[in-house]
Amino acid sequence: METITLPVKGMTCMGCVSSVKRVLGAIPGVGSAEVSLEKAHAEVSYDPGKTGADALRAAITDAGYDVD
Ligand SMILES: [Cu+2]
Repeated sequence: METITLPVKGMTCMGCVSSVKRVLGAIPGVGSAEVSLEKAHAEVSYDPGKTGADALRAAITDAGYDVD
């Protein structure tokens, strides 16, 4: 497993946090996703053989948030 921290822009409440967590958790190969509203980031551990940073970024963007 590898861990990546992605800065997420646009989250305003715990509902946003849940949404981001849900879309990340739904990606095959993602082991865990910790999302922080306060820090405005997502810490994701994933299997690099199954997914990668691009897919994680795309999922967050599709959910309506911005990733740096
Ligand atoms: Cu919200």
